[in-house]
Amino acid sequence: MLRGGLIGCGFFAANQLHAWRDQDGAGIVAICDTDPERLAATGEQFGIAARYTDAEAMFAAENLDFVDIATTPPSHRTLVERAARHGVPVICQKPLAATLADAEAMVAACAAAGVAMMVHENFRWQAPIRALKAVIDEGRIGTPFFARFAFRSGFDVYAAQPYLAEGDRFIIEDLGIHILDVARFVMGEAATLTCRTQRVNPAIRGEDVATILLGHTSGATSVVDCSYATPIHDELFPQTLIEVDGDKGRLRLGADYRLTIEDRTRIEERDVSPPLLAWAERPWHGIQESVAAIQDHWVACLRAGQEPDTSGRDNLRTLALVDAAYRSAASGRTLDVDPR
Ligand code: NAD
Ligand code: 89Y
Repeated sequence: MLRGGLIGCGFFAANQLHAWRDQDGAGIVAICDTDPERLAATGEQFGIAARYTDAEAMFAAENLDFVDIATTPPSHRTLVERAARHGVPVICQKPLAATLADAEAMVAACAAAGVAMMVHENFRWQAPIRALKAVIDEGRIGTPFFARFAFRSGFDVYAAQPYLAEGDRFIIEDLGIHILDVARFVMGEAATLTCRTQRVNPAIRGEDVATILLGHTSGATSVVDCSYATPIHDELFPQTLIEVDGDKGRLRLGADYRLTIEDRTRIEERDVSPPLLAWAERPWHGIQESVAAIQDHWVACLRAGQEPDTSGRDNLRTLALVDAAYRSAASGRTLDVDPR
């Protein structure tokens, strides 16, 4: 069994710890948090005795096969570089870093140390999104030429994650990053980007609405639109609604995980709901199941010596879109995206 350490015992880490507990090929043997109370509570909840308030002490004392970093972004670079120095393969939560330069340095540090690196970019691992992608890959709708990726919600994300209300940047960096990654996964790389942002909720600092137009290298166009300021009676959080038009048909991933596949002769509807894992709670269950899926992928890649789909290197392309989105919103211009 692969022995993992987890750093950061906060809100989201509980999902990661639940999913690791279900993993056959790996488990978390040590945890770390600078907050002793959170550390103790998490250690008790998951029955993990090896507890550290200092990551360096954990790396020094434990013989780890990998480390899973679930802290908030300001600590990511230091912790990833520390893992690389200790030769420990590393998973790091999104956003990998606040700047592209930091993210590039982190990817370079892992490459130089010869350690595997994956970003916990889990949205593309959601079962409904993979079901939609599989239909495109089967050729059912021909060549996609347009897509829309919509995440519009009024869900109170600030209750569990109060820091989201405090930063100069919010929705693109926190949530749009996932949706941009899904757009890359479904439609391929982007060559141009235009973005407008708005702050509708006066109680937060950053932008809570972003509308992004992508020109893909394939020639296709897509729209990524995100909002945490939309009052909705039947709240769909955290569902991403997706439309893809191809030259032979079209797809709709609609509310409540209904996938509609349409061509000129027929319409088919499928229920592509994510499974409800034993420890999962609605409405988070789709995200929670994607945590288990990305961990499966990590374990398989680590064993096979393969680069994960959502590797650090891959994630630089998603971060380049985040970076371009903020620059486009500030300048009002359409930007070429660095192909990396
Ligand atoms: P949180 O504030 O609830 O938890 C972070 C924990 O890390 C805290 O307990 C804090 O004490 C600890 N910590 C901070 N710096 C540390 C350090 N240097 N060493 C050890 N411990 C340290 O944050 P959260 O809401 O759980 O978010 C954590 C990360 O997860 C963020 O990057 C966030 O964007 C991400 N996240 C991802 C998803 C997803 O679906 N992928 C969902 C929610 C949050
Ligand atoms: O932090 C965010 C994430 O990664 O998924 C949803 C979220 O919890 C709030 O936007």
